[in-house]
Amino acid sequence: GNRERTYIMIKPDGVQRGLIGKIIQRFEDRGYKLIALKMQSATTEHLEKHYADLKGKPFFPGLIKYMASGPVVAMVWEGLDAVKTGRVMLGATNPLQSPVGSIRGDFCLAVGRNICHGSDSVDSAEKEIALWFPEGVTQYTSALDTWVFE
Ligand code: DAT
Ligand code: MG
Repeated sequence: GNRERTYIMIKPDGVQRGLIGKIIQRFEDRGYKLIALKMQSATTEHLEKHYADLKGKPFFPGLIKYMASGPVVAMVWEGLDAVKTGRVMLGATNPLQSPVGSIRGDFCLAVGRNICHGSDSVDSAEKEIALWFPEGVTQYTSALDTWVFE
């Protein structure tokens, strides 16, 4: 695996349900490094950019309304195979098809309330990181680095 960056977001239902700490814990426990973090109430315009690929889907208006219904936690995590493994840690889009042990498989049920987002490719990760963190991400050496990476 390559060292990659992925954009992970806790959606408004994840925030309201008190799952911020648990979700962050899983990425920390796995060995990923947190390089950007903020809580933000996103505007409709911003969310429509984030989900531009889904414009035209029947669920799009409901998705935007849900995502704008409260603050989200926006994060960038870095480490080996972060994009693909981040998606595995999240589970399937439909929580009912998510394995137990994944975030969605452990904490939610409905596709329209699936508590978290993760980039689906390195390319979309780059775009999403630029959209949510135009100010850039942090740069630091983790004290764990040589114990987590060869
Ligand atoms: P993912 O979030 O797993 O990347 P996606 O990008 O295809 O999935 O869709 C974005 C979000 O839109 C998804 O997390 C939940 C919502 N969504 C997707 N398909 C849906 C559907 N069939 N009905 C309702 N909401 C849906
Ligand atoms: Mg997606």
